[in-house]
Amino acid sequence: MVLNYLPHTHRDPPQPEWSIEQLTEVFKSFDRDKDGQLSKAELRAAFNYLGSRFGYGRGRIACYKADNNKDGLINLHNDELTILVKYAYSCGYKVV
Ligand SMILES: [Ca+2]
Ligand SMILES: [Ca+2]
Repeated sequence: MVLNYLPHTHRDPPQPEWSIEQLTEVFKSFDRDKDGQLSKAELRAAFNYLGSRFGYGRGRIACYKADNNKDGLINLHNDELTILVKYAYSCGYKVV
């Protein structure tokens, strides 16, 4: 037997957020000089693109959290990118 009701969240879907996969692609695309790493400026541009009003601060915090080897750059080929994406995801940016 099928119950004929929808949970009310079903009728009122939340605004879509960037998925982990989308965020990964966004950050990779902001490696403007293609050196395989995100500088603070590249990071800041990426956060601005995601809709952050605090791109500068977000970039700094993300770099602080994700920059495991403390070289001031986020490596796109190891855990640093994973941590960065998780941080951005936790900010809950909406796709506009
Ligand atoms: Ca770069
Ligand atoms: Ca690093």
